[in-house]
Amino acid sequence: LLQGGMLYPRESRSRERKELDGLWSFRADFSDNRRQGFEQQWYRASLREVRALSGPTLDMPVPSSFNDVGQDGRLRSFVGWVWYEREATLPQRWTQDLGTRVVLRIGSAHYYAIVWVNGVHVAEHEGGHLPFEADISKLVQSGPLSSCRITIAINNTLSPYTLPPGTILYQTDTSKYPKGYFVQNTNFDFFNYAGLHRSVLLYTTPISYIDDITITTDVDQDIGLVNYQIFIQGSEHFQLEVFLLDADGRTVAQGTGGQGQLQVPRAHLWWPYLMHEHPAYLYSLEVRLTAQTADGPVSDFYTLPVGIRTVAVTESRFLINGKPFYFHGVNKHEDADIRGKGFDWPLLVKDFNLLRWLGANAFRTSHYPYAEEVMQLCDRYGIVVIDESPGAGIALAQSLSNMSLQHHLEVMEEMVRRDKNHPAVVMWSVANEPASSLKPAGYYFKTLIAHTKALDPSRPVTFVTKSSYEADLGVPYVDVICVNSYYSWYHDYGHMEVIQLQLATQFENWYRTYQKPIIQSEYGAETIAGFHQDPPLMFSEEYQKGLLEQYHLVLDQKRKEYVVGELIWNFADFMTDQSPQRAIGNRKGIFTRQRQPKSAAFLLRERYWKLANETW
Ligand code: BDP
Repeated sequence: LLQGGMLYPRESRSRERKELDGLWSFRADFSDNRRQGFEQQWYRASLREVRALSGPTLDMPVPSSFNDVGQDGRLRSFVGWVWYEREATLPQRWTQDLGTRVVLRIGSAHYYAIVWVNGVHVAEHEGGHLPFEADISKLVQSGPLSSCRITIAINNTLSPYTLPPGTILYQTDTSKYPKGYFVQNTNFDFFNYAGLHRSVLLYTTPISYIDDITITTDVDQDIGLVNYQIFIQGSEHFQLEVFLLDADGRTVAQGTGGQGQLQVPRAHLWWPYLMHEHPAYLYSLEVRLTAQTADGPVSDFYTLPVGIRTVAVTESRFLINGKPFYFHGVNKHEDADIRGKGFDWPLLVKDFNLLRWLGANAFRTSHYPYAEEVMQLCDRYGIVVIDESPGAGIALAQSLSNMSLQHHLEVMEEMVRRDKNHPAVVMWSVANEPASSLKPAGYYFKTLIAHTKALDPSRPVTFVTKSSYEADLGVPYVDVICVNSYYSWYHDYGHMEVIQLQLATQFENWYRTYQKPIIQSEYGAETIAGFHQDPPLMFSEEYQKGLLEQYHLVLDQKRKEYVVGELIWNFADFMTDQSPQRAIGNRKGIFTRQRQPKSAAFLLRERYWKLANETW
């Protein structure tokens, strides 16, 4: 199991943070073996020496994918090591006070990252969607320097053993390809953007500090129960006090010690958006640590938002606070023009405004965990989240091997550690459309789901399937069945008249076999905004609307029985690898990539508001 916590860096009386967003020096290693950076030790030499060796660097914005900001086509499709570097100036109180712990945190580096500070190796991390850290106190406190140099080498290569997986295809026919020619292939369609996708930052804590907090909540009559468990590092002798404050800042419960239960009479529950007059009620848990150290007492303060709610699954319903919840929402991607998968505040706020305009009450983080700031807004707005791991496109038997499983288990540990305290997260999804009918899939998903449940017994677990109900070896282990289907898109092109029969049969087969609630976790049609055809033809806005309407007829019958949700594919158009099926990206968005509505957005808006009014 993972050691240590990964609390979101928040400022407090005892903690500071400093974002390193902005322009970094950047170079891609275009050398034949892609290893020139290591051979010439670009992390060790001074920036000036490195430039003399490797040529000029580019200005690269962070956070952003590196692919789409330049005019060089080679960089857009680059596979291999890229190097980021910048200097950070630190306040004296960080470098002189040995009671201060200085931590470097990287929100997301896709895919494999190695980090040096002042030429010293401090961290290595696999996986592009979860944060990692290094304690760099010793390095920045050892000399007279008030600045430090941070170098991050990132490799975006995907193999059958990475998450998501991919394969490198070498072309050896020298009559067709130059020597050493290769391309990266994947079994998912979203573009494999790479770089520093989220903020890099430095933050401080005292040397004795609050390392992790785990909250679970329950409700007994009108009493809210908040169970807490707190881990401390850097001291054996300490006192802990916890205070639960309501939204007006009044203390409603308090406790002491590393674990316990707070009771909140007449608690305000955290309700999803559109399910209650006052959705998304958040308390704050203030944790105060006083530790005894050789140099005297040390205090640390950390405040965590807390929502009190319950989640449960029956044979045919998904319950939040004991009431049936129907997911009416979207699947998203972290994706936009120019910045690729780079975090962007205006985009984030625009997307949430669109979700609320639409009357969506939920989304799935297809196909990887999103930025923590996204999850925080879901907590605050009451948008329910199915939190999905980067297990997208596990298509080969190799990717179901023990080696892959081992890594997948670790990814779930990192993901649960990061997201466990978000009330908005109501279910974990461990994968999307794996080859779950291959023989090793049974053991793989049994183990993966059991491990996730052991890490977090408070939430249901699923994965998203497209296998047939008869052949799927993973579904026996899920709590909720999530099914993707593309009737009248990838089959029976243009024949919307078959959707009702095929969809009803799909639901009936799954339910008869498993008696578990079902979510239609994807459905949709490729649509080029502005293409109009009546009668509807594929790729027109009318076809997207017509296809959705056929799905809705069946969903309206089955949601009375055991279907508990519908998530459209996709919220917005997004970039993909190039292929004859994709006209500059996947166009199944109900919004364009620039977040403008297609006709289907208005159709869904009407539907979602109607559903909200019915279920409230
Ligand atoms: C589904 C995948 C999704 C794709 C979608 C599509 O889960 O990632 O983008 O198909 O083809 O199978 O549009």
